[in-house]
Amino acid sequence: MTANIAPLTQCAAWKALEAHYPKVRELHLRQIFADDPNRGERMAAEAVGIYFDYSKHRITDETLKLLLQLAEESGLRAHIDAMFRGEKMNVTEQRAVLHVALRARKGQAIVVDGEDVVPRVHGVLDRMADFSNRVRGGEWKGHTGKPIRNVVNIGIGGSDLGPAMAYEALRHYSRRDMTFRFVSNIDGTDFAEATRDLDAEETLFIISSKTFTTLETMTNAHTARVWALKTLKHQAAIASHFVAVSTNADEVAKFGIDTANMFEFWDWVGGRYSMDSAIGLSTMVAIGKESFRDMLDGFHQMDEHFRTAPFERNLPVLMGLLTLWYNNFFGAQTVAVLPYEQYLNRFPAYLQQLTMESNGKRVSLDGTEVAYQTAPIYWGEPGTNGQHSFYQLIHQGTKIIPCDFIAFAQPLNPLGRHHDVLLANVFAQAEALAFGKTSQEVRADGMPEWLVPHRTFEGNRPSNTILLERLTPQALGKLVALYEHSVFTQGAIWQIDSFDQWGVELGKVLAQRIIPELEAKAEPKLEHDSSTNTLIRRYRKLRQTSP
Ligand code: G6Q
Repeated sequence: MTANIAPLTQCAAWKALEAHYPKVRELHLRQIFADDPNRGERMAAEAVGIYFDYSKHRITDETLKLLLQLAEESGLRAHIDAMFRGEKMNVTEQRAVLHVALRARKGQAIVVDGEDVVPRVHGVLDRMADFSNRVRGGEWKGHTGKPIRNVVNIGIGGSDLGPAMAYEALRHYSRRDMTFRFVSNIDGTDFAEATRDLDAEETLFIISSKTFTTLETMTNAHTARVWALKTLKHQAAIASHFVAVSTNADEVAKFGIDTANMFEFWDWVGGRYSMDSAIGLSTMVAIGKESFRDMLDGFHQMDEHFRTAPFERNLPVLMGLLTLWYNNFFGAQTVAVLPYEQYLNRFPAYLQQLTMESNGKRVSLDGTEVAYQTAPIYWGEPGTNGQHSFYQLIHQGTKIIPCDFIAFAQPLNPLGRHHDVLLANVFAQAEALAFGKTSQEVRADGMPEWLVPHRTFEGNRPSNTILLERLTPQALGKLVALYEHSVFTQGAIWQIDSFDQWGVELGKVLAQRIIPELEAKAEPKLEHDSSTNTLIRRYRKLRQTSP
């Protein structure tokens, strides 16, 4: 893909941005806004129901022009087209990257290795819909004839974060007479707490694992089987209390789940891009097939926008470029994601995987070490909670932290003044970060001189404000796809593989050597470094003294 593209730092636009940066660094948003009274309207883009205000960024028209030029010179357009065509963009695993096919409409054709995958996608969606209807309607019965009231998704990483986030985000639309839990951690506490008040006769486990070999998931799945059989007694009960979501039918069958109760997805769906594949089965059971389809439609609308809109009006492209601007020129290390929406409380955690697992890479596609920073660290909490903790650092600390403020105009739980106050806070925070409070203003408030520096806010702290009408399944789809494609934009420009995850693979094998050393009856011969050896010995000793 990048064969004809010069190394990033050799691009004319990159060099121009390097020359341009020192001038912009000296500008203050106060002045920039004063010089252009229409900036707030001008530097905003709207698409598929998302209003994206990027005016409070430390950029000029020239900056934007150069960033857009960088996108062009980096071959972003060709990258986008290649992804949608089903090319093997995941170079190190030789896989297509086709989460966009998961939300393609019926009749659209996307071909991978000579096969149109869209009919298969819809085939699985139909099976999921049928299954969800039966569970929700009480037709799918547990082994003792009781309807299912509890659904526990067991998975980790991409097989957990999406469903867990989506369930929280769309809880308003979910079946309130059912309980949904998500078990991911191998720490037994996760399983124990998730199941302690559940009746096995009414509980369905969805074992979600692309490979069906992941240690955490398989350990939790085996524990779930033991837990269920303790009450249900008969092996035959597995068929009505366990279903699987996987690409690996052999392992599913080995575990004892009938492959008729397996929902398939494909190797061209990356784990962190899989929430709208069969991995979303728990989401569909929670919100129903229509709402799930609405969510997919939201994703699709953003996909089409990303694929077709000119870059200067393309939301994911703009968002990706602005992130890159701070990351690569201002030296910003992090991005704060601040949803002013309680239902999005898991959204920052979800985005951490999406952004950091995708773009946390240090070599470019050709294997050479990159000469620039790649993915920033994403973090955040829902507003207004964050305001009473870490916002202090964003306002007055020594670091530059671009923020994504996310807000919805209509509340899902209208309660008195709550929503106006919530929205007043999000607008006020973005305003305060951008414009600060000068020492003159502080003095004018009558502050004593010694307090003036402490009460002064430098401002000039950049943010996006992302405003939507209402948090619906469709809106969630649009929002997630916005970030997915922003990540894609950045990865394409950084010339990295945004779709592999060798660091995760490493984690999957590392513990394997130590497990037998912890479990051995006799003192094992340890051949790690002296620190690891000592920790293992100490753990073995301490464990014996536990009550
Ligand atoms: C995602 C990663 C990773 C993966 C988990 C679970 O992109 O590959 O987070 O989703 O390691 O893997 P399985 O679904 O195979 O259990």
